[in-house]
Amino acid sequence: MSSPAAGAVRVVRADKGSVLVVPEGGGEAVRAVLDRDGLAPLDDGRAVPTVGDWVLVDEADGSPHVRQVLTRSSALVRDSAGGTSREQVLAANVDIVLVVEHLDPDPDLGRVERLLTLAWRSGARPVVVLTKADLVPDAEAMTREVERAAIAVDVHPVSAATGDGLDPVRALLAPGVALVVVGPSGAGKSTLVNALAGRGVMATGDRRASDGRGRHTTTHRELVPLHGGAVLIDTPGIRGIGVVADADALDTTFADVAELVALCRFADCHHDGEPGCAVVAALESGDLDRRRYESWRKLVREAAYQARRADSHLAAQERARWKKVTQEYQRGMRGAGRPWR
Ligand SMILES: Nc1nc2c(ncn2[C@@H]2O[C@H](COP(=O)(O)OP(=O)(O)OP(=O)(O)O)[C@@H](O)[C@H]2O)c(=O)[nH]1
Ligand SMILES: [Mg+2]
Ligand SMILES: [Zn+2]
Repeated sequence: MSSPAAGAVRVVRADKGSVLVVPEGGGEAVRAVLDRDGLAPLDDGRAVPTVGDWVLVDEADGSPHVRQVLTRSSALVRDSAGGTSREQVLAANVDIVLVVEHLDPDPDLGRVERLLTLAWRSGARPVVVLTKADLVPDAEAMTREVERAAIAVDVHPVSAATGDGLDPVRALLAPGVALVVVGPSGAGKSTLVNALAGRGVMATGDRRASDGRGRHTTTHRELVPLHGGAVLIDTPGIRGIGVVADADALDTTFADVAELVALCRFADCHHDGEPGCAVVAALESGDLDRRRYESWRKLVREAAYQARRADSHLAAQERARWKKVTQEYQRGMRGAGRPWR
């Protein structure tokens, strides 16, 4: 995706209170300050600029300041328990989300489904990359198993160690395309970024010396411009990622389950033993995998919880707004010297 406006620059790294930006087509990175709580206007409302954002910058008091975050064509959003906004935009304006999962140890299919949902929700296209193919005897069979959990998504087994399987991933790197890698710590995201960049841009972790658990080699998100004109965003490993899911994203990730749900006799079927439930029937016949069913249930519950939480957040905002309006009205009446009651 090329720049959406003349003079826009791209955020390659976001820090507290400032961002690092580069002009389209490359050039020297410049640090630009964020005013007022680290927020900048985004059409309506305000936004914390994130990696991948296009922003307008101008000089004030001799230093560059972010003036505007341009409307995002896509946004990879995670649910973050802390903070005020509850949602964190991991990357903006990406075209492809590379869901990176290792083949050794065994891939976690539930995690792949979770990250695919995150990706579908973002508006970008997901592609699964299975790393460390050199460490397992039958990468092809494992790939087929992951493919069953990744409906309509390309799945590529690769080895950064031997270079095997990288060509189909390289083929995604068209000029102007932005990709982001997501996946657990130690999956080989930075190693993949380096392999695709053809140089050691990101530090990678060697975990052989320790058990490596909970160690994150990459600690910040960073946009890496590649020679061919594509850009690649590396991210730190995400543990227990909360997805910001919606029904559409879930129905896309779990298209097979959604098809069954449509066949249930009752429109409000809970798939909990009601008569005529196509989901339970598929479970019993073995057409639907119990693991996949549980994974789907879990994400549906999470999405419902988020929707309720967002609703109550909106309701609280609305109450606060009316309180303010009422107070202003009362103040105005008093100012006019009339009784306000
Ligand atoms: N054998 C083999 N090792 C790999 C491959 N890809 C990555 N590794 C190794 O896996 C370890 C972790 O790789 P990283 O690229 O640092 O993993 P990461 O996903 O960036 O991890 P975080 O930055 O913590 O999120 C390193 O020791 C890599 O050398 C691969 O294809 N084959
Ligand atoms: Mg890394
Ligand atoms: Zn049902």
